[in-house]
Amino acid sequence: MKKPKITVIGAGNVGSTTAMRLAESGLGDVVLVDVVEGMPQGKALDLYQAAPVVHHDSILVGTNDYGPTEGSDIVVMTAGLARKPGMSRDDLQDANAKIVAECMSRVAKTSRDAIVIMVTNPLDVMCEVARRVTGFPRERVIGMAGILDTARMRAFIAMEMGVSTESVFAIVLGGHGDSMVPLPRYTTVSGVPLPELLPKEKIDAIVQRTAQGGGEIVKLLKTGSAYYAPAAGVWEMVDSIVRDRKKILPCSVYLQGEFGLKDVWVGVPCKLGASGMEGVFELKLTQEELALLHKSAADVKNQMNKLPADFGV
Ligand code: TXD
Repeated sequence: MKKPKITVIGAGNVGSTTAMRLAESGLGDVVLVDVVEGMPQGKALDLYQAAPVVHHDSILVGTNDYGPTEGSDIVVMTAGLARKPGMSRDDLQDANAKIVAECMSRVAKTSRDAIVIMVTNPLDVMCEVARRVTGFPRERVIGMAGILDTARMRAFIAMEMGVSTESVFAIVLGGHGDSMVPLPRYTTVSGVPLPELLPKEKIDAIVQRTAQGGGEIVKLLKTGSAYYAPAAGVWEMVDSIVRDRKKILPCSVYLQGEFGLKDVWVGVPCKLGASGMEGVFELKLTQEELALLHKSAADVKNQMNKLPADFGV
């Protein structure tokens, strides 16, 4: 049977780490694309040379053009500028919209049936650029951010309680920005809701640290943003799609009435399988939680409205 072909656009920190995780776990062959001459070729070769030692049979190829990406099953879009200290994700919008539009116009021509996983920031708005430029249905354009945000929350809870991260389950909804909506009520440690385990001040501190989790890393790194955990988030989405696992994962989805929201991208739990985004999992929210989700969606919509009518590609 044919191995899945996975293209990763952008061979920077997130792209190359993602390529490594995908190849080493044997999810498919990987094509790494970047505009910098020689760089994706060098990184792909370097990654492939680890195969005899870490034992995988994935083929890795680096390229500056889209020929080798033709007919990809999955395209992971990571190309674009990353935040520096003091910048918000929205500060990247104009520059990254141009990059995303250019790359997605190439994808639309070379990989018409691909499932696109968006990573470039500001995430939810870049999903809209990809949707408009490719014309792909919402089932095949999905944003990665919620897995990262929930993973951060799970890590902070595990650190606080001294338990395995595996025993902690969390849900974070909303846009991938400061207005994201962590849901402590649906967050559990071995099935027990968080409010029964930690005092409110501790939970509030964890929620706050989660919402600012990306900024914390940017401040520490000084020259860029997080990439190990983001790459792990992409890996989990690809794994659920390639193996048709139908995991319920928090992803940015183009909502069509779910949660009372329409024509806007926000993070919600959805089912990922062989067809891509196979359905939104509409969990019950309190009035207060729903209001926070709507506020977060309004922030995304506001940024979406600043996109040009035409991307010139
Ligand atoms: O949760 C999330 N969605 C995110 C998003 C988590 C972490 C990072 N997030 C965003 O991903 C971040 O804000 C950036 O917008 C992207 C990529 O972050 P990364 O840390 O990988 O940035 P790098 O290391 O600067 O890599 C970007 C690469 C770099 O090699 C450029 O040469 C390349 O993108 N690039 C391009 N490649 C192909 N085609 C074009 N046009 C292009 N332009 C730049």
